Amino acid sequence: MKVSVVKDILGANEQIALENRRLFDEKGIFVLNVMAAPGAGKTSLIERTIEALRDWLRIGAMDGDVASSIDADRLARLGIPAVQINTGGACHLDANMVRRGLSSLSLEDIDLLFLENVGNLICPTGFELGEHLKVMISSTPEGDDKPYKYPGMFSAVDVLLLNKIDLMPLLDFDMDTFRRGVEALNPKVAFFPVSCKTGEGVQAWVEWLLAQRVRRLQVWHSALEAER
Ligand SMILES: Nc1nc2c(ncn2[C@@H]2O[C@H](COP(=O)(O)OP(=O)(O)OP(=O)(O)O)[C@@H](O)[C@H]2O)c(=O)[nH]1
Ligand SMILES: [Mg+2]
Repeated sequence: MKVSVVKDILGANEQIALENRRLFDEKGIFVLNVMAAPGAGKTSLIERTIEALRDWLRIGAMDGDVASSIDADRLARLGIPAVQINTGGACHLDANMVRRGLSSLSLEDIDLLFLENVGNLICPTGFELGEHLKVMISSTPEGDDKPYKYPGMFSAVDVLLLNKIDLMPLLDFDMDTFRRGVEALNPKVAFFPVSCKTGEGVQAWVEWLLAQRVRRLQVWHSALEAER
């Protein structure tokens, strides 16, 4: 009985995620679901990316947290539309929360939308939001063993950033151990070591992201051509 209830919830979420995705595609909004442990640097990476791209793209953000509007306030200070979603205890965003949050954004004015998930390495992977890309941030103080302990998220993502590389000299973080763990789970994942503090590595991430958006624009263009 319990199992079928869980299946129903996930099934309903997938349905709403598909509707979100259809809306994003219709409006031409490229959407990223940013996942990581608490404090890994999700908001910091979004801030860095906004700084790099705001002259070229219209960026928006939705921030999922159990409580407070600290993250949305941080991003709004950079002059972008940002909506805070308080999950009221839930450890992840779901598609319905995103759908509700979208009503607070002017979708015609957004090219790139960040969905900052709740800080958690397990739950967010179970809930599609309608995003085009799943982004994971791991950070050096969390340790080089994280791919081995939390294989689900490392397996599920399209791109992995290793943040806080500026702290490497202070830590026992072994990059080879980390990379081996990641490669065993997700050999094709795009990988960027970065420091949101110093800015090191951020340019490579931003260039990759722009290239992904161009690929998405081509998909949308081909779909329009096929409809004609
Ligand atoms: N040394 C160092 N600190 C960083 C770096 N990136 C972020 N931080 C710091 O790490 C802390 C957490 O960063 P956030 O960007 O708020 O992390 P988050 O993942 O959004 O956190 P939650 O939303 O609370 O889960 C802040 O004090 C940042 O200043 C980095 O590259 N190096
Ligand atoms: Mg944050």
